[in-house]
Amino acid sequence: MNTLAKLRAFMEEQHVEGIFIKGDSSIRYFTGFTGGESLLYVDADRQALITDSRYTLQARQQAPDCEVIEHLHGFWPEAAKLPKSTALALDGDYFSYAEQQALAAALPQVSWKNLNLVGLRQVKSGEELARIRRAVAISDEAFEQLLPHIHAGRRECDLAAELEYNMRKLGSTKTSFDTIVASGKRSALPHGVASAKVVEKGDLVTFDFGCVYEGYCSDITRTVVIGKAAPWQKEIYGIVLEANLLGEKVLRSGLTGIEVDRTVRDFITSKGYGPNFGHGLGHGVGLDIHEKPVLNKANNLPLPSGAIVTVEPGIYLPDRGGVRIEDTVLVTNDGCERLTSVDKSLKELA
Ligand SMILES: [Mn+2]
Repeated sequence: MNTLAKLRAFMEEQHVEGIFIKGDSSIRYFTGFTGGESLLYVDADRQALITDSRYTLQARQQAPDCEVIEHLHGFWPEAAKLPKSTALALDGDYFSYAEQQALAAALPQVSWKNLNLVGLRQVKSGEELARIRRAVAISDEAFEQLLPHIHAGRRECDLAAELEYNMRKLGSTKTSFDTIVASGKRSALPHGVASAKVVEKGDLVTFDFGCVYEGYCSDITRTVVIGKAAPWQKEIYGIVLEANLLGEKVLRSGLTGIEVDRTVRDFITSKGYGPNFGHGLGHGVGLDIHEKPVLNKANNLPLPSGAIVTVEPGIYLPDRGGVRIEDTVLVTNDGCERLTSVDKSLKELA
């Protein structure tokens, strides 16, 4: 089923006769248009992309199945002309409050329904999977290239810049999020974006990064030690690695996000570090870096085969340091396929 057919089936199920969509990733998914600042309207008979003159030519080329409407003074006067029904929805996560007010004022008869469309993107097509595989391969290769250059005396931000440069040279268009290089005590910050701190001997250094290839994201985390690992560093590294492997061993379609998260969390708790693993075990990856399905304490839905998720347990010891190991995997009926290929054994870098 093509993506617009999927959307229309979902709308019918939700008793919605027309929908306004603002999320760039969703617009790309449903139309092929890769620009921004546009508004997509879809009902049973038409799909219309409202944009401005910066994007009209691009929209006509990339989304030949859409009517392209060029606005001069904002979306809303054009948007008001499109619906024939009052049973309308919007993807509310992507509308600011002011935009919701403006849309409501333009179509005063409508009682709006909020539809989250990200769930429709969970199961990847062959083409999407190929792009994600390439994005993963690029970030893997970029890290392999960086490894010999990681040593004491280098700033986190310089390592991040080099990693990003490697990914660009290998064909990615941008990073999928701000590159995390967190060394020493900073490695206890799960999202410690690279700073000017100099990497020192004895530091754990966490690299969490990814790239975008043809619109699709990759996400990987590896933690290394500078010099010989101290016993406590070896201990938490070993537990996190075992937790990561356990997650990938149990993961398969049909389990809920809660079940997979709990298996790994229980293991880390049994080792005494439950309170040091605060975040969820993983998340979906696709056009956005954080998508559905998620592996956490809240997702009680069964994971579909064909979804892409991360498996990223971590242990963070405040004022000491932390370890996280993250792979991106494809969920299948009998398990999962690891897409990330970078070795996970503890690296003690001179
Ligand atoms: Mn991640």
